[in-house]
Amino acid sequence: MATDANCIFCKIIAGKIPSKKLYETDKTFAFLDIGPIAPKHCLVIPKYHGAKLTDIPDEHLQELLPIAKKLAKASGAEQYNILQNNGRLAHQQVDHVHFHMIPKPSEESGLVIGWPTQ
Ligand code: IU
Repeated sequence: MATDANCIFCKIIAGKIPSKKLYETDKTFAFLDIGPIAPKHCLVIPKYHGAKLTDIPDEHLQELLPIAKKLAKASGAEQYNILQNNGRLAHQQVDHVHFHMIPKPSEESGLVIGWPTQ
Protein backbone atom coordinates (compact mmCIF):
# COMPACT_ATOMS: atom_id res chain seq x y z
CA MET A 1 0.00 0.00 0.00
CA ALA A 2 1.46 3.37 -1.03
CA THR A 3 1.67 5.79 1.90
CA ASP A 4 3.44 9.11 2.51
CA ALA A 5 4.80 9.73 6.01
CA ASN A 6 4.39 13.49 5.51
CA CYS A 7 0.77 13.33 4.32
CA ILE A 8 -1.81 14.52 6.85
CA PHE A 9 -4.51 12.15 5.52
CA CYS A 10 -2.09 9.18 5.69
CA LYS A 11 -1.49 10.17 9.34
CA ILE A 12 -5.27 10.28 9.93
CA ILE A 13 -5.66 6.80 8.38
CA ALA A 14 -2.85 5.49 10.60
CA GLY A 15 -4.47 7.03 13.70
CA LYS A 16 -1.46 9.28 14.30
CA ILE A 17 -3.77 12.30 14.03
CA PRO A 18 -7.22 11.91 15.58
CA SER A 19 -10.35 12.11 13.42
CA LYS A 20 -14.07 11.45 13.71
CA LYS A 21 -14.09 8.15 11.81
CA LEU A 22 -17.35 7.24 10.06
CA TYR A 23 -16.44 4.15 8.04
CA GLU A 24 -13.41 1.98 7.28
CA THR A 25 -12.50 -0.97 5.08
CA ASP A 26 -9.13 -2.42 4.11
CA LYS A 27 -8.93 0.08 1.21
CA THR A 28 -11.02 3.07 2.29
CA PHE A 29 -11.42 5.50 5.20
CA ALA A 30 -14.18 8.06 5.82
CA PHE A 31 -14.27 10.80 8.45
CA LEU A 32 -15.90 14.12 9.29
CA ASP A 33 -14.31 17.13 7.58
CA ILE A 34 -12.47 19.29 10.14
CA GLY A 35 -13.77 22.47 8.48
CA PRO A 36 -17.32 21.54 7.48
CA ILE A 37 -19.23 23.84 5.13
CA ALA A 38 -22.45 22.08 6.16
CA PRO A 39 -23.39 19.78 9.05
CA LYS A 40 -22.17 16.18 8.42
CA HIS A 41 -19.73 17.29 5.67
CA CYS A 42 -17.36 14.33 5.41
CA LEU A 43 -14.49 12.98 3.32
CA VAL A 44 -14.03 9.53 1.76
CA ILE A 45 -10.42 8.67 0.96
CA PRO A 46 -8.45 5.73 -0.41
CA LYS A 47 -5.84 4.33 1.99
CA TYR A 48 -3.53 4.18 -1.04
CA HIS A 49 -1.69 7.51 -1.12
CA GLY A 50 -1.84 9.58 -4.27
CA ALA A 51 -2.42 13.29 -4.87
CA LYS A 52 -4.72 13.05 -7.88
CA LEU A 53 -7.36 10.61 -9.05
CA THR A 54 -5.07 9.55 -11.91
CA ASP A 55 -2.37 8.53 -9.37
CA ILE A 56 -4.57 5.85 -7.78
CA PRO A 57 -4.92 2.30 -9.20
CA ASP A 58 -8.50 1.44 -10.14
CA GLU A 59 -8.84 -1.27 -7.49
CA HIS A 60 -8.32 1.38 -4.78
CA LEU A 61 -11.00 3.67 -6.28
CA GLN A 62 -13.88 1.26 -6.60
CA GLU A 63 -15.33 1.62 -3.09
CA LEU A 64 -15.14 5.40 -2.86
CA LEU A 65 -18.42 6.34 -4.54
CA PRO A 66 -20.46 3.48 -3.01
CA ILE A 67 -19.24 4.58 0.45
CA ALA A 68 -19.94 8.26 -0.31
CA LYS A 69 -23.42 7.15 -1.36
CA LYS A 70 -23.85 5.19 1.87
CA LEU A 71 -22.84 8.27 3.91
CA ALA A 72 -25.15 10.53 1.90
CA LYS A 73 -28.04 8.19 2.74
CA ALA A 74 -26.94 7.96 6.39
CA SER A 75 -26.78 11.76 6.68
CA GLY A 76 -30.51 11.91 6.04
CA ALA A 77 -30.06 14.72 3.54
CA GLU A 78 -32.24 14.55 0.46
CA GLN A 79 -29.87 16.81 -1.45
CA TYR A 80 -26.08 16.76 -1.34
CA ASN A 81 -22.89 17.35 -3.33
CA ILE A 82 -20.18 14.77 -3.93
CA LEU A 83 -17.04 16.56 -5.08
CA GLN A 84 -13.45 15.64 -5.84
CA ASN A 85 -10.79 18.26 -6.66
CA ASN A 86 -7.49 17.69 -8.52
CA GLY A 87 -4.80 20.37 -8.38
CA ARG A 88 -4.56 23.89 -6.96
CA LEU A 89 -6.47 25.49 -9.85
CA ALA A 90 -9.26 23.02 -9.11
CA HIS A 91 -9.23 24.10 -5.41
CA GLN A 92 -7.44 21.03 -4.06
CA GLN A 93 -5.75 21.85 -0.74
CA VAL A 94 -4.78 18.42 0.57
CA ASP A 95 -2.68 16.28 -1.78
CA HIS A 96 -4.29 12.93 -0.96
CA VAL A 97 -7.32 11.99 -3.05
CA HIS A 98 -10.61 12.64 -1.27
CA PHE A 99 -14.27 12.80 -2.15
CA HIS A 100 -16.33 15.37 -0.25
CA MET A 101 -19.88 14.42 0.71
CA ILE A 102 -21.65 17.69 1.53
CA PRO A 103 -25.28 17.54 2.63
CA LYS A 104 -27.40 20.50 1.62
CA PRO A 105 -29.56 21.33 4.63
CA SER A 106 -33.19 21.93 3.78
CA GLU A 107 -34.69 25.41 4.06
CA GLU A 108 -36.95 24.16 6.86
CA SER A 109 -33.92 23.41 9.03
CA GLY A 110 -32.86 27.04 8.93
CA LEU A 111 -29.35 25.93 7.99
CA VAL A 112 -29.32 26.83 4.30
CA ILE A 113 -25.81 27.21 2.92
CA GLY A 114 -25.97 28.52 -0.63
CA TRP A 115 -23.30 28.93 -3.27
CA PRO A 116 -22.18 32.53 -3.90
CA THR A 117 -24.33 34.10 -6.62
CA GLN A 118 -21.33 35.92 -8.20
P1 IU B 1 -9.84 20.13 -0.89
O1 IU B 1 -10.75 19.43 -1.84
O2 IU B 1 -8.41 19.64 -0.93
O3 IU B 1 -9.92 21.63 -1.04
O4 IU B 1 -10.41 19.81 0.57
C1 IU B 1 -9.62 19.55 1.67
C2 IU B 1 -10.55 19.31 2.84
O5 IU B 1 -9.83 18.66 3.86
C3 IU B 1 -11.12 20.61 3.44
O6 IU B 1 -12.54 20.54 3.44
C4 IU B 1 -10.57 20.60 4.86
O7 IU B 1 -11.47 21.12 5.81
C5 IU B 1 -10.32 19.11 5.09
N1 IU B 1 -9.33 18.78 6.10
C6 IU B 1 -9.66 17.91 7.13
O8 IU B 1 -10.77 17.42 7.22
N2 IU B 1 -8.71 17.59 8.06
C7 IU B 1 -7.45 18.11 8.02
O9 IU B 1 -6.62 17.81 8.90
C8 IU B 1 -7.16 19.00 6.92
C9 IU B 1 -8.08 19.31 5.99
I1 IU B 1 -5.25 19.84 6.76
